[in-house]
Amino acid sequence: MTKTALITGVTGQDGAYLAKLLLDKGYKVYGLLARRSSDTLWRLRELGILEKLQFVEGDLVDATSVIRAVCQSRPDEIYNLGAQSFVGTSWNQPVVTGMVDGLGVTHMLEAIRQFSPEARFYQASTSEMFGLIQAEHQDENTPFYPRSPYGVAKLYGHWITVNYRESFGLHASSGILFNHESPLRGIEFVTRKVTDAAARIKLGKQQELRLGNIDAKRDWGFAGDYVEAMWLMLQQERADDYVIATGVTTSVREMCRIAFSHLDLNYEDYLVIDPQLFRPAEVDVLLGNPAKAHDKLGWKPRTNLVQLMQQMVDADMRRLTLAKE
Ligand code: GDR
Repeated sequence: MTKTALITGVTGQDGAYLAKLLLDKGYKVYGLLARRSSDTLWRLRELGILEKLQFVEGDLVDATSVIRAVCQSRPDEIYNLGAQSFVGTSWNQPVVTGMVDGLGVTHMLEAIRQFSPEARFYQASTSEMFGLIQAEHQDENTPFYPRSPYGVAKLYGHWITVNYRESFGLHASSGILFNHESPLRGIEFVTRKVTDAAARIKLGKQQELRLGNIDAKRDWGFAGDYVEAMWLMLQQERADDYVIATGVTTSVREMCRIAFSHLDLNYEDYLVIDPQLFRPAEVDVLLGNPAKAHDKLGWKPRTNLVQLMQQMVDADMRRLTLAKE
């Protein structure tokens, strides 16, 4: 029997890759689509899946629209990927971030509890919940200490998911995903900002690379690998929480070197440190331990950072060469 999935945040990086994965598995896929003035569909076009998706109009902050989306699509599986996902913006829009990334999750869980209690639910939680370093590496038992309004809102989303699982027996799982990137990454995130800059500098379209704290370290994986883990979580008999990461951490500085050297460039020749790009509070180091996902889900990352950066730089070179600017 054909399974049906509802994805919030379907136009984002993870939403696009997950929609493709589910379509390839034969799912009927609905996306919750908020009205926006700018074009948000480019990723779905790039993956060639725009015409294969069904859309329901709605927004996570509007509980009535979330209920309507659940009732209309009657999903077997719901993936809640919709969020204000840029950490930097969360200091300028803390309330919107709290409403979408925090209360939006409750809207979704309430819709499931009341109208579709058999549906399985995936919550997009994040390594930003760990924040201030309290352990050499982070796993499902590491205490949380978020360092941004984004991290705080996501922590609420995480705990309300756990709470609805424990209170009402919902099949609700939370994936604590560390940074995950791809050629479909938004330009505001540091990896894509760097690969786009490297390509522009190579083509003579840009002169410098302007960054904030390049000593921060992140555990970066490939988004295409990470959406498989989301799906695997919802195929388990019991809902649970899982850390999804590579187990390798790299500084922003070293990530720049990898990206620029792929085009035979030295990033240091172009780097400008801009104090305005530093965050009011920083997460210095993230390093995940994905052992539980490996043991219980049979999940392992397939792409390392060098392969990932090369793939992203190549995609940006292609885009810029084709663009008529
Ligand atoms: P992050 O990703 O905040 O970890 O959250 P981001 O790529 O924005 O920042 C990573 C690190 O790079 C430092 N940095 C810069 N970051 C940006 N964006 N722009 C810069 O110019 C710059 N210079 C240095 C940052 O300070 C930070 O330390 C991502 C998001 O996808 C979240 O939604 C997700 O939950 C987590 O990953 C896991």
